[in-house]
Amino acid sequence: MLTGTIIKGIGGFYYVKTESGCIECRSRGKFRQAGETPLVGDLVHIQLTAEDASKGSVEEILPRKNVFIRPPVANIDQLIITVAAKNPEPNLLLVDQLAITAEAADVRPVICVNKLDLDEDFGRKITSIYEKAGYPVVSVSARENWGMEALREILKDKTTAFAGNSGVGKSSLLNQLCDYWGLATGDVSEKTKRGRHTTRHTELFKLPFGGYVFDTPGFSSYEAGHVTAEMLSSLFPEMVPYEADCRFKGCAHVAEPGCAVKEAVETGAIAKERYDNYCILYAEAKNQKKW
Ligand SMILES: Nc1nc2c(ncn2[C@@H]2O[C@H](COP(=O)(O)OP(=O)(O)O)[C@@H](O)[C@H]2O)c(=O)[nH]1
Ligand SMILES: [Mg+2]
Ligand SMILES: [Zn+2]
Repeated sequence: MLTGTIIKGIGGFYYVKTESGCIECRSRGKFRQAGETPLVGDLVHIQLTAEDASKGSVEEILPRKNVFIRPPVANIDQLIITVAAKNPEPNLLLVDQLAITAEAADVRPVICVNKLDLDEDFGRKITSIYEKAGYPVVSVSARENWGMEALREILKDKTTAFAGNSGVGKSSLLNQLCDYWGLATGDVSEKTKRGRHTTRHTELFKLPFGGYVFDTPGFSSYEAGHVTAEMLSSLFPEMVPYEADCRFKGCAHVAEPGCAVKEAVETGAIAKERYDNYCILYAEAKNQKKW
C-alpha cells in the first residue's frame, strides 16, 4: 500500500503522486456506492496493480482538511485572492465574497494586488483596506516582476489555490514563479486553448521551492451557499473584536443603535469599503433565507 496525493483527475483516472512516482489509478467501486468521489488534493492510499506497477487503484481517502464543490478540490491551506489595481477594474465585493468563502472553509485568505505598474496609488489603497482587515497582503506586478519574493515566501511549503476574476493575472503570476510551466495567459489567442497547460481541468503543481499550487478554472465566482446572515459578521475578522461592545446582543451592525462596529467604521478603525460590502452581503443573505 502506497500513500500519495491526487494531482489530476481525468476521465475516471486519478494521477497520484507518490514517492515511487506518479501512478495512474482507477477508483474503487466502493467510493461510488458510498457517494464519495476522490478529489484533486486528496491524500489517498493506493494499491499497485500486480501486472503493472505504474498503475493502481485508490483504496482509501484520508480525512480531509476541507473540501470545495466548485471547483472540486480538497485540502487547501490558503486561497490567494487576486485583484488587479486596474484593468480589469477592481471588484472588491468579489474579493470580500472570496475571503468569506475561504474563512467559512477554514482556509487562510491572502490578498494579492497585481498590476501595480498600472496604478500604484490605487494598488496601495486596496492594500491598506485589506491590511486593516488583518489579512496578509502582497502587492506585485507580474509584468515588472515586482514583489515576487514576498509571494514566493507565502507559497512556500503550503498548498495554495489562486482565486479572482479572469484577467487579473493569476496565470501570469504563476508563470513568473515557475517559468517552465508555461500556463496560458489571457492575451494568448483562442488557438492555444487546447494547449497542454490551458486551465480546462484542475491540476496540482509542485512548486520548485516547496509546496503545491492548484491551477483551476474555478474560484472566480462566489456561492453564498451555507453562509447565513447571522454568521456573516464572524467571517469579517476585523468586526469580531467590537461585537461584544454593541448595545444589543446579536446586533446585525446594520441599523441598530449603539453599534460598536459602526462606531469603528466612523473612526476609521474598520475600512468603510469593507463595511459597505458587509451590508450588501448581509441584505443578500437575509433575502436568500426566505427561499
Ligand atoms: N500591466 C500588467 N499586465 C499584466 C500583469 N499581469 C498580467 N498582466 C496581463 O493581464 C492579462 C491577463 O493575465 P492572465 O495571467 O491571463 O490573467 P488570469 O485570467 O487571471 O489568469 C494578460 O494580458 C497579462 O499579460 C501586470 O502585472 N501588469
Ligand atoms: Mg488564467
Ligand atoms: Zn453592532
